[in-house]
Amino acid sequence: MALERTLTIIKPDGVEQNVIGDVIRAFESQSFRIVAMKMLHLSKQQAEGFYAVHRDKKFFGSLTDFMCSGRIVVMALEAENAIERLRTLMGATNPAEAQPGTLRKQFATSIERNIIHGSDAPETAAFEISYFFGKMEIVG
Ligand code: IDP
Ligand code: MG
Repeated sequence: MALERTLTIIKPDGVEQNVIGDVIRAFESQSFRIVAMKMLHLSKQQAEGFYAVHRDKKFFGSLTDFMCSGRIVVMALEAENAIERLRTLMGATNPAEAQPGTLRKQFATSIERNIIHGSDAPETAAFEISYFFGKMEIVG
């Protein structure tokens, strides 16, 4: 197993529900190391840039409206096998299909408003971390 970094976002619905602490508690209890963190309120253009890979999907307009509808917390996490482990902790995209104990099962309210983002592969993690954080903001 390799030491990996992954990008996570507590989406506007998570910040609105006051579960920032619950999410960070879950990261800490599973020994993810937070190596960068900030709060942002994205513009529509910034949300579209982040989710550019989904630009042809029918939910792209709604997703990017949602992502710029309120404050978000963005973090880079470091751990062994971090990308897959974070995806497991998040649960399925659709909370109706998420396993008990996952963050989406606990807090998500719909397939769109599913409280958290996590990178899905090493290449996307590298792009997503560099989208939000400069070198000096990552405390390795
Ligand atoms: P992921 O966040 O589990 O990786 P993706 O397929 O990458 O899921 O989709 C990105 C985000 O787009 C999801 O987290 C969710 O907020 C939204 N989304 C995905 N599928 C749908 C859909 O069918 N309808 C509405 N929103 C969706
Ligand atoms: Mg994804």
